[in-house]
Amino acid sequence: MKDAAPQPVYLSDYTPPAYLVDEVHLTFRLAPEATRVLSKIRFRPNPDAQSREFFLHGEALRLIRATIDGAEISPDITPEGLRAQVPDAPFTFEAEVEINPAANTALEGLYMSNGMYCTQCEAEGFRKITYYPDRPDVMSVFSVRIEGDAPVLLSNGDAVAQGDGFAEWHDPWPKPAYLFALVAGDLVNHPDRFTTRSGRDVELNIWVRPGDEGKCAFGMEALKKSMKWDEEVYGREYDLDIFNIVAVDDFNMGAMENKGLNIFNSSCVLSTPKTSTDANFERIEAIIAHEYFHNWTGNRITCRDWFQLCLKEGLTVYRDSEFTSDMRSAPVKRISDVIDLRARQFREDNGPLAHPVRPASFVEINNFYTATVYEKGAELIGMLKRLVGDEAYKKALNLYFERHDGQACTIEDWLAVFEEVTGRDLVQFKLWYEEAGTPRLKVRDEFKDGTYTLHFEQQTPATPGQDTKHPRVIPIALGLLGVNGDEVQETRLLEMTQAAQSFSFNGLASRPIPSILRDFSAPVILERDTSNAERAFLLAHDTDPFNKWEAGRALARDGIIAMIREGAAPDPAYLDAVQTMARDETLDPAFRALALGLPSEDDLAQTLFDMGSTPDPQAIWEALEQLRNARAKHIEAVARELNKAHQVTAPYRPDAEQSGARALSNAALAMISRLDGGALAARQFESADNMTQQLAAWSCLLQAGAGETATQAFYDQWQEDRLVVDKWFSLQIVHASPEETAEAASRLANHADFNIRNPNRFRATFGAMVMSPAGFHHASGKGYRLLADWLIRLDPLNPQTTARMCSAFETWRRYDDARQTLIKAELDRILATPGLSRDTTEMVTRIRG
Ligand code: 0A1
Ligand code: ZN
Repeated sequence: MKDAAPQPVYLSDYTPPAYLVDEVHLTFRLAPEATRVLSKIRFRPNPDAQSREFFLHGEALRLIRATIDGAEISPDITPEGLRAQVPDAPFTFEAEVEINPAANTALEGLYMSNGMYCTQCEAEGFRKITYYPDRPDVMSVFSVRIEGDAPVLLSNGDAVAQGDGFAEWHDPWPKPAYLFALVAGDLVNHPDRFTTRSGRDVELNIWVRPGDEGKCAFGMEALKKSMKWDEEVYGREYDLDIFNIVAVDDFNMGAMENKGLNIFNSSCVLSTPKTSTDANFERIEAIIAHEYFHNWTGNRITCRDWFQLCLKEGLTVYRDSEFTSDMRSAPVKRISDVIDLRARQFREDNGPLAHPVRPASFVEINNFYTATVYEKGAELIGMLKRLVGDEAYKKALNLYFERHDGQACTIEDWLAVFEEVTGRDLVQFKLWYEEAGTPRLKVRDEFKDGTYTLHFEQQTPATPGQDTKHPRVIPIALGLLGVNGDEVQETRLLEMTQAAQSFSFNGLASRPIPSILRDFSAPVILERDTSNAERAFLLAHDTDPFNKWEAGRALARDGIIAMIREGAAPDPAYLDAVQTMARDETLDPAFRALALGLPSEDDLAQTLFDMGSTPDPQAIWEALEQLRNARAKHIEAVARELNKAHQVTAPYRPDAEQSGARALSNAALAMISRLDGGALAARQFESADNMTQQLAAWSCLLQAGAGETATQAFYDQWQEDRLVVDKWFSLQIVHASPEETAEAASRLANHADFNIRNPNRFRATFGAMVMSPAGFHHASGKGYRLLADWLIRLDPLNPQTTARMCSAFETWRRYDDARQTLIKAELDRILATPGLSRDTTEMVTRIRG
C-alpha cells in the first residue's frame, strides 16, 4: 500500500546477490486461514558480491521463529523483509512463518480458489510465502513437503514420497523462487504419457475440478505436440519424469510456467467443442505450447533480473508463434499476430505507457508484463532471425542453450551468441531493446532508364523519458511486381541502418509495383503515398499473403477515413475489390475471413489522431456501421454463396481447415444478418452443435437487435458453465449500442453471477465495455465513471488486475478537451483513493503524465 511515493528500481543499480542458496527445504502445514511454512535454507556467501548484508524478502508474513545454524535469532523485520547478522561462511537459516491464504484476494503468493490451494510466484510472489532472496538470479534446488487433508498435493519436480495427509516433492533442477509452485485440493486428473526422443517416459497430467475432466483432451494433445515440436525444431527435450498442469478459475494472467507444475487460468486450458470457440481452441494450443517452451527458455535458462523479462518472454512468444505457424497456417498466424501487435503494442508504444522492450526502470514489475515486452520482444527475435538467416539462428540458439544452461542471463548474453556465431556487430540492433517507440518508415520511389529506386527515411517519435532516438537496423523484405502481376523481383531483404537510405534495382522494362515490408518484416509504421488502384492491384496480385491482406486493409481504412472526415460515401473501389477477393476460391477461407475484417475503432482513432484530427468515437462507430451495411448490400449474393459453400458438415474439429471455413461462413452470416434481420442467424442458433456456430449466430442476432430470446436461451443453457457465462457477459456488452454500453456493463456487474474476485468475470464485464470505444468514450463520461468506480473497488482486493485495466485510459490525449477533462477527473479520483496500491498508483501516474 502507498505510504510515501513508490520508488523506482533501476537496471543500472543491479548488484549480484550477497548470498547464494545451495538448497531449500520447505514444509507446508496447510490451513486456509493459518498455513505454517517452515523453511530450511542453506546459504553461502557469494564470492562475486559487493556487500555482505543479509536481507531476505518477506511481505505479510507472521514470523514465528528463526534460527541460524540452530541458534534462535531476533532479526530486524520491516514491511519488505528481514535483516540479520550472519556468519562469514556457509550457514543454515531456518524459519517458521504463518500466512493466510484465504484472505489473499490479490492471487499472488499462496491463495485459495474454490477451496483449492494455489500459488502464483512470478514475479515477486514468493516473498508472500516465506522469507527468501526473492530474485531470479538466486537459483536453488527445492525439496517440498506438503501436509494437509486435500486428496491431491502437488509441487515442482518429481514426487518422492506420498502418504496419508502428506506428499514430498523434489526438483533436481536449480530454479529461482518465482518458478516455485504448490497446489492442493480436491482435483481429478486427465492422464497421459510421452516418451522423449532419448527414451525418458514422462507422466503427463492435467488436474481439474471434479466435473471438468471431460475438458482436458485437447489441451493434452496440444501438450504432446509441443513436446515433440520442441525436440524436432529446437532439439529441446523434457527433463523430469512428470509434467503436471493444473486449471484454476481465479488467476490474474493466462498461465504460469512453474517448473514441472504449470498453472493455468481455466479459460486457457479447458475446452470442449460445445463450450469453446475455434478461437479458444487455437489460443489454448498456443498457451500450452508457450508454457511448455518456457521449460528451456525461462526455466533452464532464466533472467538475471526482471529488467531482462523479454529474454524469456520475447523468445518464448516467438517460439510459440513458430509452433502455431507449423501446426496451422503460417500466413494466417502472421496476419493475426500483426493485427494484435498493432492493436495492443503500437497503441502502448504511442502513448504515455511506452517503454523499451528492456525497460531501464520500474516501480512495480507486475506492470511490465506488457505487449511491448512480450509481442514486440518476439518481433525482435523475428528480425534477428531474418537478419542472420535460419542456419545462423539455429547455431546461435544451440550455443545459447549449451553455454547458459542453468544460468540467469541478460540480453547481452543473448546477443553475444549471435555475434559470436555470425561475426556481426549487434550494437545497433540492441537499440531495439533499449529505445521505446515505433519507428515511422517513409518511402518514396522513382523510376528512370530501367532503374527503380526506393528512398527510405526512418524516424522514431519521442517517448516518455526518451527524447532522442537513433536510427535502427530495419530489415525490409521487398518484392517487385510487374504490371501484369508477375513477380519481377522475388522477396529479398534490404537492410536499412541509416536515417535515410536508398536502394536501386536495375534492368527493369517498366516501372514495377513495390511490395514493401513483406511478412511484416519489422515492427514499424510504413508511410507511403499510394493510390487505391495500386492497393487493389496488390490485393489481387501480391504473392506475399501478408501484403496482400495489408493492401485490402489500407484500402478499407482510407475509405473509412474519407467517410469520417469528408462525409464521403463508402468507397466503390474497396467494395469491388473486396467482392473479388471474397469469391476467389484459390484463397484460403481463413485468409478471406481476415481480409473481410475492418480496421478497429481504436485503430481508426489513432490513424485520425496521427493525421492531425481529433477522433470522435461516435462518428467512427457510425462510419463503420455505414460501411458494413453498404458492404452487406453490395456483396449480398457473394455472402449468401459463401455462407452456404463453406458450411462444415463433418464432425467438429478445431483444426485450421474447419476453423477457416467457419470463420468465412460466419463472416458472411454477419453480412446477411444486416439484411434479413437475423432470420438466418436464428436458424443457425437453433441448430448449432458447437460454440463457434452458436456464438456467431447469437452475436449476429444481437447485432440485428433481435437477440432477446437467444440471450435468455443461452443463459438457461449455460448458466452452470463459468467460462461460457463469461462469454454471456462480454457479448451483451460488446453488442450494446454506444448509448447503452455503460448501462449494460453496470447491469451485468449487478447480476447474481458477477464476482469481483474472479478476474475472468471482471474482465468479461469491464474489459468488454472498454473494447467498445464508442460506448466507453460516450460524451457524457458515464463509461469513464463506471470504470473508475469499479477499479477503485477492485484495487484493495486485486491490485494487479486493477492496474492492468487502467490501460483503458492510456489513449486519453487523443480525444477532445471535454473528454480529456472527464478522463483526467477520473484519473485524479483514482489517484486520490486512500491506500491505493503501488501497482495502480504507478499506472495512473504514468498515464496522467
Ligand atoms: N510468465 C507467464 C505469465 C505470468 C506473468 C506474471 C504472472 O503474475 C504476475 C502470472 C503469469 C507467461 O509468460 O506465461
Ligand atoms: Zn511467457
